[in-house]
Amino acid sequence: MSVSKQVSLNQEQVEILTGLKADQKFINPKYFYNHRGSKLFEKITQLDEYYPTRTERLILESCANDIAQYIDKQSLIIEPGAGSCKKIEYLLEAIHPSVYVPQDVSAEFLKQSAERLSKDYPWLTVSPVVSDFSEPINIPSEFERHTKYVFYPGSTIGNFEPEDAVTFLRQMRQLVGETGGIVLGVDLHKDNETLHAAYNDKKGITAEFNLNTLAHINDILGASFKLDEFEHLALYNSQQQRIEMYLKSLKAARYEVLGETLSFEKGELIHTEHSYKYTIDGIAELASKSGFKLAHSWLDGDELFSVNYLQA
Ligand code: AVJ
Repeated sequence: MSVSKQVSLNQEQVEILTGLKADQKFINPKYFYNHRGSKLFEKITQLDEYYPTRTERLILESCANDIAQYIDKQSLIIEPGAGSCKKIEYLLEAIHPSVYVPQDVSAEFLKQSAERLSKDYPWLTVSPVVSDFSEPINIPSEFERHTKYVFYPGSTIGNFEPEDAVTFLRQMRQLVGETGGIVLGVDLHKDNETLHAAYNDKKGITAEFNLNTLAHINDILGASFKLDEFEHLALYNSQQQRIEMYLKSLKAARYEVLGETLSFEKGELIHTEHSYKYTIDGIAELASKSGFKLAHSWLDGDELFSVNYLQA
């Protein structure tokens, strides 16, 4: 007797399996961020080689008053993927918005962060929105009269392919209307050495972060990919102005996963991330393609990172 079992797959499982069956295998970078992955990213932001986080903080702190010049008095600030709501704090005193709307998928974390902010800034109305990244953010109608702004720090925009970045920014343009704008943190194109070091740190935290994706998808798929049979690979493609991250299979291997056979050749790469870097001209182009104009860019002295104001 032969028994065949119907396995019904959830959306995440289908998404991951599709990527692992493609000619160029890939895993969406969102799968970096399980609990351990978020902790590892936190560690990355504190590495000597990883300049973006501390440089952006420096710019936000020293330019907060200049940025505030672009923001109306009765303002509402929306932050997509706000998470810990830490970065907005660099701007709150200077901008003094009426309402802050942090959005995130993780309800519990967001609630905690929002409560902390409400307590520390009693004059601020904090109105968290729990939603998936792909759903539009709804602003409660009671805030209609406020000028709307988006805060999108961290060069998270760099994870989008440039055309998808434009699609995202167009949605933000819809959200803020004719009078608002977006404060956008963008990592800058630079020499290969600095970028290579930032994604190949000596302590190997970025490697752990990349490899942790396999542990995460093992949990989701009930699979048993062996982390020590893969290697972290990150390189700067200066032509395309992007960091490319991969997991390299060190052996030929076959895995049976949820009724599918997945095979890896020795040396085969799984693509895990693009992190695009922009020039100021490139940021101006992103802005104009999405219905904004680049009003101002603030840079650190070494021109490593930028905080930009895009005006509708
Ligand atoms: C969170 C997308 C901004 O691209 O630098 C850090 C993620 N990947 N090290 C980045 C990341 C490897 C990070 N972003």
